[in-house]
Amino acid sequence: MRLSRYFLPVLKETPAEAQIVSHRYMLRAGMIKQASSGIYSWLPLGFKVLKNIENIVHEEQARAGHIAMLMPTLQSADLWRESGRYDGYGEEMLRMQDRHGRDLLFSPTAEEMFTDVFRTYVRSYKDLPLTLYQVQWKFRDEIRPRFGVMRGREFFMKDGYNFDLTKEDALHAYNRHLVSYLRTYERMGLQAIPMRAESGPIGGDYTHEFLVLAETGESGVFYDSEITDLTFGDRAIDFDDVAQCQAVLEEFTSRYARTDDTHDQALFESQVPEDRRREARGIEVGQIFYFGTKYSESMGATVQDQTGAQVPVHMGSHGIGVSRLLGAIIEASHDESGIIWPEGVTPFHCGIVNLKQGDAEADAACEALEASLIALGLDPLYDDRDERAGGKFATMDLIGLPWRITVGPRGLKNGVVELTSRRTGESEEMPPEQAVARIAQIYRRAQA
Ligand code: P5A
Repeated sequence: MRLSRYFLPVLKETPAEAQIVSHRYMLRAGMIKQASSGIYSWLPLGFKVLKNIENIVHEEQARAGHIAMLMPTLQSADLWRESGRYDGYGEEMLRMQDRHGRDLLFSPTAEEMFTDVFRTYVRSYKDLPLTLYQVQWKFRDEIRPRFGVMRGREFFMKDGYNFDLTKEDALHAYNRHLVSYLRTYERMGLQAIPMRAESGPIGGDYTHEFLVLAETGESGVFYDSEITDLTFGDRAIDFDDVAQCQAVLEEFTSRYARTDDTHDQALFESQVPEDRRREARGIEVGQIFYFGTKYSESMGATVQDQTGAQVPVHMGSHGIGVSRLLGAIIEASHDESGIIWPEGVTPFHCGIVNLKQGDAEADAACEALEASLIALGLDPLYDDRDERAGGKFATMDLIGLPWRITVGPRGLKNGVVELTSRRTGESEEMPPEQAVARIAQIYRRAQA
């Protein structure tokens, strides 16, 4: 993409309404525009990152054997009356009527809708286990929407629902989700720690939230510092292997880690030596639940078991805050000049900065670099505007592309360009072909 033809409405001023760094940078980098309180338009740069995050979620869901589909955002109140949540959900649910006076709502989550699809089509235990999911817009009329996409009213969520014959099978589905979420967040460059939490309006008493540690997080958290040494890495997992998934769950959840809703100070002190006790803040980027037969019983979602009896299925639901993740990633990865995207989610793989636009040799070298990167399947952003170098560097730093290739007449005389890491600020001179090869290699590694 040529920057001169792109739509990147970068702001020079720091917007006064933005209280935290991720919100400030998302506005300044032209990623989002507030449409109304807690509702955002996704401008091209923000949309690209949102899609990258969504793609990682889909890839990891597929790896775990879960099946994607799509539900409507507007749902009939009658379905929600069956589970009792139409009256129970409270003011966060946005309700409306159509021209015939029928009650509708904008889905804040979709347990009822998925349970309804399940009960319509599935009859036998032989069709289980089954996990269906979607990535879809949700609406919650939050009393205090704030921090941009962190606590929106309209937000993008991955929500998955498992249907199993027994509690034991459903707990395996729970563990499978925990394992696949660990991988998902790590691919986005995040450490998200599973912590014991409250279940709230979703229900059930078995749930973990995934928290990214950050001073600006809305949740208070208490944990054993040893937990921050754990990484999932690229270990091979067989998602059908019950013992293997259970072992990962135990590895990642046996140490004390709780949000303030479930924190127990006496237990904390008895389980964790004083020098390892941490009290901090975190951003909730996901939550998994096992709630048994809560929805299947009230909505009649049963299957025939091996003995021919009709039994309600055991269920859980599992969510990832896809749009919130942009904020969480920026909170975890930025400096005073702007965002630093992890390679896994970056909107462009690298920037190309032409120090002397209009100089025939520099222009040709930039165009050749751009073409070779594209030929390798990469997506560069070439700043071809007739601007001062300082301004171009400031834009690249703000929008946070992990790598920048700088091209100028002086370097070209010696046959070199400069490759700079956004994260370390370190630069290295090398021939253009070598810079292209290095970038290709970095992303091959990031995708492996
Ligand atoms: C699990 C999926 C559920 O709704 N039902 C379907 C379950 N869980 S949850 O914890 O309430 O939400 C899942 C994740 O969505 C994100 N989230 C939000 N993101 C932005 N703005 C909001 N107002 C908001 N509310 C929830 C969180 O990351 C949460 O973990």
